[in-house]
Amino acid sequence: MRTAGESHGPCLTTLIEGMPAGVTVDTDFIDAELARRQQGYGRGARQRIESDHVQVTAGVRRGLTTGAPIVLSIANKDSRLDDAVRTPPIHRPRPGHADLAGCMKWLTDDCRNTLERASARETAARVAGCALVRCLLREFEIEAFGFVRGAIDAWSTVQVTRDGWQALRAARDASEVACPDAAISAEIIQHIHYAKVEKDTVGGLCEVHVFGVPPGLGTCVASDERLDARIAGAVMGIQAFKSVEIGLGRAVTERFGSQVHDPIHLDRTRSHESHLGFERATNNAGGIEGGMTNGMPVVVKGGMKPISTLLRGLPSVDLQTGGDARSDYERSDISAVAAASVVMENVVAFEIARAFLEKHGGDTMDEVHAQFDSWRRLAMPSSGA
Ligand code: EPS
Repeated sequence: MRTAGESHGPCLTTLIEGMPAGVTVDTDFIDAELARRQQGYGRGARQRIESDHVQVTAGVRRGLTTGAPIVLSIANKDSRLDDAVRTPPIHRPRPGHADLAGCMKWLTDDCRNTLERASARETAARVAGCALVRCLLREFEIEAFGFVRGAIDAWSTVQVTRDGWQALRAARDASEVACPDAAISAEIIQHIHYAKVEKDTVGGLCEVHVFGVPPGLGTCVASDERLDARIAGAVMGIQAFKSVEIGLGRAVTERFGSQVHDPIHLDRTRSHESHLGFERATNNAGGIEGGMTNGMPVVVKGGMKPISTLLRGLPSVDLQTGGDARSDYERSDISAVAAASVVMENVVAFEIARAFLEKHGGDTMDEVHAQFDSWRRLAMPSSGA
């Protein structure tokens, strides 16, 4: 998948290759994900201008993928890239943003081109593409759930389980910061409100659980094709993300092996489930061992830094004069962590879908279903009889 488009250009574009023919494309679902991405306490004025809506311009006929490359488009209502007055050059780079590094890379003292492409506006295109690919996952009852775990000093201890996550999804959707824990949600909102008063910004920790993932996706044979490596790359590829963890993550360093590794148990009465009956009482591995799914839910955490555009500015340099200056301010968000959790949910689901098609792919959905069913039969543990 590739995206193109500037934050204030005419539109954002997504190109998706490799989808089998016959996937039912649910544009209402894609638009609902786009709407979720626009929400959240602390979002900036841009979200009141835009009402993101996907247009499918290639690769889909009568609601079904054809097997050809798919092109999606989202119009930018705030399109003004060539208007030198409304979209002026930016000479005072924002610490934390791509501004300075981009000026060094493209040999200019105007940060405009860099910030237009580096902007998290691009994530609308990514969410649209990933949400389309999730239409395939839904046929195999693979579902992703992303939320905000916490920010600053407000941390939820909510447990996400196979049986309980749908109730948490409702609680998340009722929260203005996508946090299913009402008390913590209120605390995060307070932090964002404080940041608004102080002309400051807030990041946060997002978490994604993917349910119904069959074992054996990904590989241990090539380091860059390990599923955890790909998921980590996808999460770190989201604007403003500075950390990624699978399962227990960094906390594995604080425990002995016996307290980390998830004992295996076979429950033959549950062999019809996606994990084929291979149960684990714990899921510290986050559903991935040796770069492959093990049948447990895939669990990923991603840390987002506070938005780097501060209303009060930060110490910087004027690239035209070389003198000290406060960084430029362009309209921005106080916090976009709720939106980031939507982006993360979608990019993680996309990596699962990519690995799923590598293992079970075919030119048509009929072939994908047939291959998946035959793999299930072969993978089922023998009865030993
Ligand atoms: C965003 C749109 C942008 C920013 C934000 C994300 O709109 P504008 O720059 O026109 O206000 O609100 O981008 C950034 C935080 C950033 O640093 O670039 C969006 O649609 O998500």
